[in-house]
Amino acid sequence: MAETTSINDVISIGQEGDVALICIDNPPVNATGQAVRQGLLDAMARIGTSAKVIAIYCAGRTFVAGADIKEFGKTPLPPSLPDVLNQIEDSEIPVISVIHGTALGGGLELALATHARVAIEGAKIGLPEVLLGLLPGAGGTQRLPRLSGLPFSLDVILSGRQVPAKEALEKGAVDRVMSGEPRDVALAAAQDVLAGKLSTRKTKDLTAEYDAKVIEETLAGVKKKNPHLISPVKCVEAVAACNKPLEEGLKVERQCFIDCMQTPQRAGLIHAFFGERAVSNIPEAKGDTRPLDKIGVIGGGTMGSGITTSCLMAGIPVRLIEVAQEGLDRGVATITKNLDGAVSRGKMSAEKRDAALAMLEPSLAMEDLADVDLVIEAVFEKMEIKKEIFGKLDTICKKGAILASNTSYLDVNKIAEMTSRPEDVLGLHFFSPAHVMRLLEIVQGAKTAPDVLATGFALAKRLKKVGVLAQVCDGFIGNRILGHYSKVNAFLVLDGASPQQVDDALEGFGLAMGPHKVGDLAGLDIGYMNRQRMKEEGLDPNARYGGDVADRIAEKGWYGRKTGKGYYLYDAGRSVPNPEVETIIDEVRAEKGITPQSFTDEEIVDRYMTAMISEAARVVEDGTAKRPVDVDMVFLFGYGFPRFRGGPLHYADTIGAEELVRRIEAYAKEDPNYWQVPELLRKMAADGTTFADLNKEG
Ligand code: T1G
Repeated sequence: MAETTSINDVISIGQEGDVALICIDNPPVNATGQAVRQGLLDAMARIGTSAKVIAIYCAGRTFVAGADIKEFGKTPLPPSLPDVLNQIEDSEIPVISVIHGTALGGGLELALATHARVAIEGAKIGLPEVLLGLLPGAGGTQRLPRLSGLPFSLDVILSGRQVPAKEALEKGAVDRVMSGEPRDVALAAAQDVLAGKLSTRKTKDLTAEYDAKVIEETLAGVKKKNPHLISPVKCVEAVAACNKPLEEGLKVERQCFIDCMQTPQRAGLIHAFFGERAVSNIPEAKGDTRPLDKIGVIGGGTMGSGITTSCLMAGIPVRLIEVAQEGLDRGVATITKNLDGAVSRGKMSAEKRDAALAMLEPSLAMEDLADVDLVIEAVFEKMEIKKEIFGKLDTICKKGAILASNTSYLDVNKIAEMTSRPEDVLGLHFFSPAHVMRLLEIVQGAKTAPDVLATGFALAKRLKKVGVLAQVCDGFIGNRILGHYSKVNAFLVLDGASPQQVDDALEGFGLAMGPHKVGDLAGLDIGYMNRQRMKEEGLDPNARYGGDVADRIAEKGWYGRKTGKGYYLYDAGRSVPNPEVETIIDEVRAEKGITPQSFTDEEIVDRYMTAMISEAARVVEDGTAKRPVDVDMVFLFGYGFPRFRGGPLHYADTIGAEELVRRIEAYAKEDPNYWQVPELLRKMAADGTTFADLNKEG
């Protein structure tokens, strides 16, 4: 093997006869940071005319997975990626690229700027910038259409999906698929160029098949599908320039890219990208774990069958326990329906579904849990029932088995006290539907052992969920904050807004679904039982109670979708506001002597978000959540909070602590008990700290 020369820390070159090899080695994903960009230019210059063909490949687990996202929002350092790629494309010596792992974003754009692309078996390509609130800003919107046509390019750019090598070959995005080690393939492919067995060409010399109608329809489609999002529209606007000479098209692309870069949406989506990774980048998620070869689930209801489905889809055998045959049959039927749904959505093959179902062992005997590694209890949200079950599990389960509760609110320590092994107990709080929702709150009990906690995070990874560490309190991170801000919805309705206006205003803010529609979906009986439980435990007499309207709706047996009636009426897939709810609201207002006032949508959003941020700040302040980013990820992955806003506390930084304190003090004039300034916010307002700063402190 020829001698290798380092150009800098991340770029080296080698020469084998007439073939020059450029290797990028910038772990973890060979992102095109400044050193890679400069190194590529220096390598090209160093090679000069000493070779007849140049091959670019990467070391490590993947080809370039994009520009370095960590550089975004900072002052850009030269050379820019577009300049580097244009120089590579303009090289008189043919340059080819060899893709392994994933060629994404700027990585695929690098490959598109070379004169031929070879993918190694199993490789994938993609332009996922739209998922970061951006667009391909180094030629992807201009070069991909020239190689693969408009429909495919628009699909790849707007979906952000990863395209398997085989499809990329069919679409002309790559020229060949080979197998072997990247360097060996690079050398072999380069020699094929010299031998005339692999043709090369400059993408810029090609013409994209252009259809203005496709552009028009796509633009209308993205505006309808994502009315809030800026970057999908900019993506189409950039691609629309691909019928111009490349230089001009690149100018349009650059302007669209800059427009996206300046939006808060870009900041929110990049916060979500790194946040999703940061929540498991904590000491508690690391270290030894216990086996997860077989799991027991107690309860075949909505949650139990969803959790079981999630485990089976991850290839983990499950023993499902119910108390009666009817409940067991219902559980198995729901699991089968969930898996069938996954097949019809293309999430899994029919063969995989059958294999998953074969790993399901339904049973009426809790004793059958003696040999499982983990038990997840998912029964009725009643402390007595859970205590009884954990007492039994303590006598049945093998030593070292982990005992977990899927409780949504209750005190995991009180449940653990029912066993002789509280160190083996934790909360694993899934979200409905549990085989779809990606959030898993991992609740650390006072005595939970480190390897039990780490196993919780290992399970989250296996189930492709986002595990977030939470400490014990009523409702943990998500439901505790929900419990607080959902009162604002009730107060707004009591004070003059309609449930529909509140829903519309918050959907306008970007929520996937307004709170009253969410209540109807989840079942208004759940909220009702929770309010009853809190009443039994004793409500704060000074606190304003906002549950009157919701209680009366539930007491009429209107539980929402499952009864066809709630805040909305549901018929034939359509939903309209339930006029009888208005009557109830008027009755309650009259009884409480409330004169309704009008609210603007902005006021509704401000109150809702200020309430959410207040309680979220208290959750960080008292350590229930480790950092603000943990709260943000809970809301992105468990509560339908708009991803482009990054999460409640990322969003809070766009308002600022001072303004938030001012708002709360203003609202407190109406209700000093509900609106209280969290100490953390007051301190942040005083010293100018942001939640982003607190994330850095970790
Ligand atoms: N920049 C910086 N860091 C990155 C990165 C990137 N592009 N991609 C990944 N990382 C970090 C990540 O934070 C983590 O760090 C580690 O690498 C492993 O990642 C001009 C504008 C490649 C499929 O959007 O989708 O190019 O947590 O845990 O599950 O047009 O990472 O260990 O400290 O995700 O195996 C476009 C983003 C950029 C791809 C691997 N590219 N990355 O997944 O590992 S914009 C992307 C991914 C752009 C140009 C534009 C995935 C992956 P840490 P990981 P993984």
